[in-house]
Amino acid sequence: MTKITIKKGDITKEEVDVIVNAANKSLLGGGGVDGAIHRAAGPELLEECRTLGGCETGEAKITKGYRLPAKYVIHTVGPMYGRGKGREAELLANCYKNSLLSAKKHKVKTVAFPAISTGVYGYPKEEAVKIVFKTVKDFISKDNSLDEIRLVLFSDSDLRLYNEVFGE
Ligand code: AR6
Repeated sequence: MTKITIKKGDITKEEVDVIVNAANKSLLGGGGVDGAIHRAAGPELLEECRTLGGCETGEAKITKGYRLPAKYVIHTVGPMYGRGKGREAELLANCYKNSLLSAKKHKVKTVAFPAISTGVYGYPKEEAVKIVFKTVKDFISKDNSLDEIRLVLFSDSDLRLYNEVFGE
């Protein structure tokens, strides 16, 4: 059975097989968690990202983790809230689903996620966490290849919200 862990922290410090990055379509870096991941991984990460040709919203692409404790980074692109033609929920669910499928394909055991789209991309946190809950639960009900899915929140209020929705 896959364990779900909810914690507060800086995802760049997580000792897991894969961390997920909330990237943009260029995959060439940015602010927020994306900037933090690139800074912690070092310039080789950007070099590898340049070879990927970008990424569509809801899709996911994998790279090595370089100087991160994590062996890999899965880069996914969340929807910009209000710019998804009403498909935001589906696109955000796709980010989690496709990242989990990529993790499974690479035979890893532990994956950490940030709260995709809830920063610069403006996705309301209360709506986003419900999508995370449903998508992650659906995945682990059908697939037990992962040992742990870790949801890493950056603030006390986000941590509280996740704990409420997932049940403590
Ligand atoms: N560890 C964990 N979570 C973090 C960290 C960290 N080190 N830093 C920020 N967060 P955002 P988005 C949280 O804006 O909304 C970038 O410029 C943050 O508090 O990073 O998907 C990309 O290049 C928030 O809860 O991502 C794109 O252009 C969450 O991570 C754009 O931002 C996501 O916030 C993507 O926007």
